[in-house]
Amino acid sequence: MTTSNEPELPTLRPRLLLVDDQPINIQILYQLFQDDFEIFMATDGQQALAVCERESPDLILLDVVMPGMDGLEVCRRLKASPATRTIPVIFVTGQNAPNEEAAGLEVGAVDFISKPISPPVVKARVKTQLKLKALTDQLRDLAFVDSLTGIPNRRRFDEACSQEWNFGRRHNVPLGLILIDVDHFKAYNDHYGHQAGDATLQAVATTLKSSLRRPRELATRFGGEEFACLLPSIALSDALQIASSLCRAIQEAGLPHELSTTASVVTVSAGVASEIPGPERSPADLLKQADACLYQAKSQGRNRAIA
Ligand code: GH3
Ligand code: MG
Ligand code: MG
Ligand code: MG
Repeated sequence: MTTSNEPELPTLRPRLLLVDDQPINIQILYQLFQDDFEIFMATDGQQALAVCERESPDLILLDVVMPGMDGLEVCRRLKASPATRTIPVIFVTGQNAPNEEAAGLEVGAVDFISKPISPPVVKARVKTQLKLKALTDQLRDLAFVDSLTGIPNRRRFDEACSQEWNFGRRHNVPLGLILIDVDHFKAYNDHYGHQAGDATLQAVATTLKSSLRRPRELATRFGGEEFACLLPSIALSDALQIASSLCRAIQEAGLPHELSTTASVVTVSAGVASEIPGPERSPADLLKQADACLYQAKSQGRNRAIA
């Protein structure tokens, strides 16, 4: 319960984009939704695409027939871009033509509403799609999280690595990668038990996550007792410094490991790579490079980072 001197937090309102070349049509929908939604408006296709990029609305009510870029083309472009692909589109059209409806669904719309609209029907359909969107978002989040450690998983790593690789290619900036492997972890499990091993992996994950703070830096569980950190726009020498500081942070966490021959606490080894993505190269090459360095870090005595 809130006390009288505590301001009530506003509940998050769904974000709705209304697109129609006729302002009067936008007006009608605006009045219908203004109380419950944060509303964005656009009167042509280009504008609609720009608003979607900028505002990431939760749902779009999209007119089909517009001069210039029509609704079908807007929808096609939204679905082609990873940034806007998951925003549900409901077409709103004056033409009661079955072909139009099929074309709309074909380009990725989730529903189709005919003008003149029936307010309760539009509201109900919007509500249904928002519920579905929330569920889909939840599922997608779950699919990208490692269930043991709570940090992003290998699937998320692969996706982010490919996105950052493409970003690096477009902007001619390096992509840094650190592969991390816990030292003598088999002995740790054998000595302390698998459950303690799990808790240690959680602690390592937490330390890595809290050590990487710059936007777009990402610490992920790569698999087993291995972690992979993505460092966008970081050159090799800086990536190596970051990797060394990660190794130190794990050691300083001071998790006892009696059987470790490197220290009496849990330590990790790290392999570091960074390059400006070139046409003949791929994220797999970056991984291979980091993995080769990790192997060297192991053979040179562990608890260290090698680039
Ligand atoms: P090195 O220093 O060369 O990396 O030696 P290591 O013992 O860490 O390497 P090895 O690959 O032989 O052992 C990795 C161990 O990690 C074996 C495996 O049981 C353990 N492991 C992998 N995933 C998990 C997990 O989810 N939980 C626990 N508790 N252990 C795991
Ligand atoms: Mg129109
Ligand atoms: Mg390993
Ligand atoms: Mg290991």
